[in-house]
Amino acid sequence: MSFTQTFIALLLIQGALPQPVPGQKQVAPVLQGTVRLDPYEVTNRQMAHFLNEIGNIPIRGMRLVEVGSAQSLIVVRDGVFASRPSFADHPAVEVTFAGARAYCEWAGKRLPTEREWERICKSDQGLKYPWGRDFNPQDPAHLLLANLKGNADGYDRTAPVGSFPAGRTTEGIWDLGGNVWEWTAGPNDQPILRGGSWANSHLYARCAIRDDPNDSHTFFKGSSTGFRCITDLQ
Ligand SMILES: [Ca+2]
Repeated sequence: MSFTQTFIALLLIQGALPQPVPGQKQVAPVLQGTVRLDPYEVTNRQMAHFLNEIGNIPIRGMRLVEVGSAQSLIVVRDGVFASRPSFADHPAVEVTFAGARAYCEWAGKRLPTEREWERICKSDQGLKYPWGRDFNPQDPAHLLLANLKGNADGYDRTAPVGSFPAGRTTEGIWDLGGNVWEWTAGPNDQPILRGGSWANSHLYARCAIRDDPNDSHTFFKGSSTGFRCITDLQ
């Protein structure tokens, strides 16, 4: 059995999601230098390549990517997945939690925990935003920190990953604030979104903000939700 066949079999058997262990908490400390968070959100080009390898299989009734959504930036024609024209380097959206996790595992990585995501966002300085301690909507220079709600930053919706150099973290991670929300693994592997998106104000780009997609007050929207992966170095 090939790697791809084995991988798909494991996805279907496990439902892609490790089963939560009641009462188990993620309490392991996040040690700087033991992990490496991807510098960019996963793009439509990357996600389309993954879908062409694996197929857009259903996990618990939901496809890995909702390519049938009008907001999807990936389309399928004659069984081949491809990014919409001019969106190859934009972040993938309409990705389910299972789809994000499956991509990272296929790439030999994993989804970050929300604790890891937040620590890297804040850096070792305990910053409020990925780029620093403040955001002033009246300051034109601050509009170049992240792709947030409105088009004053140059983009109505998603922007190509890596379009806002001034918003990088001290470790060189792009777009942690804004562009797309990012799937992370919360306590008991609960899906939690981090970082805000093109559809949200700067308040949601704060490192400590979390969004539970199961919450009735969620800010979750498939068209503003993507992800990035993390690699264990040890
Ligand atoms: Ca982001």
